[in-house]
Amino acid sequence: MTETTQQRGPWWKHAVGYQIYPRSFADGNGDGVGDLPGIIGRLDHLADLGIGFIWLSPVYASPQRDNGYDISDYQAIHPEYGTLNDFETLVEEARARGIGIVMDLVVNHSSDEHAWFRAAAASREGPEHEYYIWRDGRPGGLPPTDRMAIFGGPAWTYVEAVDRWYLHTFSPGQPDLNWMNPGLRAEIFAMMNWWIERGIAGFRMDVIDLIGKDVDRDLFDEGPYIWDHLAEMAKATFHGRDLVTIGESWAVSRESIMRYIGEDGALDMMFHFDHVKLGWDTRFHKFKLREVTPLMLKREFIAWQTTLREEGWDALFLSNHDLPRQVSRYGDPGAHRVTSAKALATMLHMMRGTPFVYQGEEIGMTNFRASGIDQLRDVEVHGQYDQFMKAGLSHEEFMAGVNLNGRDNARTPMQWDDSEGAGFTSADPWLGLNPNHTELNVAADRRDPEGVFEYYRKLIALRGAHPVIAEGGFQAHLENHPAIFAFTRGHRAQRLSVMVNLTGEEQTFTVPDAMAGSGNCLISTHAPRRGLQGEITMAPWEAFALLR
Ligand code: TEU
Ligand code: CA
Repeated sequence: MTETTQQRGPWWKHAVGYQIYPRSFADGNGDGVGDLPGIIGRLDHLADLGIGFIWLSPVYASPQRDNGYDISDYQAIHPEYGTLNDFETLVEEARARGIGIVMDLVVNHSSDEHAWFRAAAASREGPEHEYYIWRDGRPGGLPPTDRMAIFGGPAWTYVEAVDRWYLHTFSPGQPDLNWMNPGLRAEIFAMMNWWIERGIAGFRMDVIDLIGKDVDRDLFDEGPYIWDHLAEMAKATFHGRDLVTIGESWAVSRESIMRYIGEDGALDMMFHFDHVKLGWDTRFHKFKLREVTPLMLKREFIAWQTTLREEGWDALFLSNHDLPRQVSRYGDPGAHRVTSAKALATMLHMMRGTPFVYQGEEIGMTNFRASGIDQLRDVEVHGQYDQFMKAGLSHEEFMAGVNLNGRDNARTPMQWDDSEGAGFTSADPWLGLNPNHTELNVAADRRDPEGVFEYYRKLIALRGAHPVIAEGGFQAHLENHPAIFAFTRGHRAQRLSVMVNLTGEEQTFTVPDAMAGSGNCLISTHAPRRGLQGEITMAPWEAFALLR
């Protein structure tokens, strides 16, 4: 969207993405729920930031049991969010600011309130029955298999009218679609083309590897049919069009990534989660965490950057609507909140790939502290609570896990100003505001020339100004250093040296030869450095990038 004549390759290699979680971004009509007019009213904030496209979390018609990741009509806008007309205005107004709209494609499952599912659950006879995955139960009223749903309970629910069980990988309100059915595939592709005709810039594809599953062989993650389904989808829809496609997969690995995004792959980049899953427990996974050291984190990034340094392309992120706030998870939400937010941003935006900013990250928003699950709305938390209690986790442990790693941390409303509704709403917000909005908000941060927003704005502008940031390779240095993440990016005669102190302690170390020399400091959290030589000391959470 920001193409100039000097830039090489597709526009999305030079753009930064910004994720909007519509329910929590901006409420235009004062009912406590974010909406499309609210987003339109805040587009200038995003244009100032310099982003190239918005990834819009689902805005389709939905009973909202998983905040829109449960779709009841793929070709309608959720009434609380506005109308198709509002959507078209959003596309136009965004385009006028050089910003594209990337839609969230949620096609592993629909809502149980989708007309297809209503028909499918009413009778075995109609074509819609085959759009979902039905199996007979086992004797004794048992479900077809012992598989558990990601949001708690069995992954199968019985429907009397058809005397069969349907599969739902997530909640019972999210029945899995049957991708083995050609009729279903044709419906999905037609729907995608309908959105493409509305001028969108691409798709973010929710849990896309799951559409390749083979249920009877119990192959779910990155199932055997994924490659055929993606190839067919590309051909029928986005292939040959100037769109960006970003897959989301909790299963993609460094071994499999090129099958999605390589020469014969269908997609442009993948959200992958090795760095996110670091420290997760095998039994209570995200709600019981082991410590993640800076060394663990940087090793994961180095491994992926090295895999993708020549042919591949990375989707770079630390935060999204399913994850805790990055300053709380990897930085220091207390004394070093602002500096650690900048350090993490420097690390992310200077690596090779397309960086994504999650709403609120650009002002360093932090986690929310809940005392009980009644303050939370997430289907995952409510679905898993009883199960985890039964399995032996205490209430206190569960709440500690949720406050550290739960999804509502990132879903509290956007903090625009210090007013009662944080500038998000004039009503009661659908999910409680973080009380720190009185100090931590867009208005206050943007007034501060040393604020987080101004730093992000600079970082994003650098990508447009220096080809090495988008086009350069990647080489790690000081690989075993426990605190300093150091790497160089090289492009033609240009060399970019990036150093980030991922801790709240001062670090003294010797600059590796490959990074030594004088340079032009493009950005830094502290006083700009003119060169790197011999022994240096980096301040807590100091970060900088030097161009030679
Ligand atoms: O997330 C994929 C997903 O698997 C996560 O829900 C993840 O498993 C969970 O956070 C780990 O505890 C996508 C969407 O991003 C998420 O919001 C949806 O709830 C989910 O798919 C179902 O559509
Ligand atoms: Ca509203």
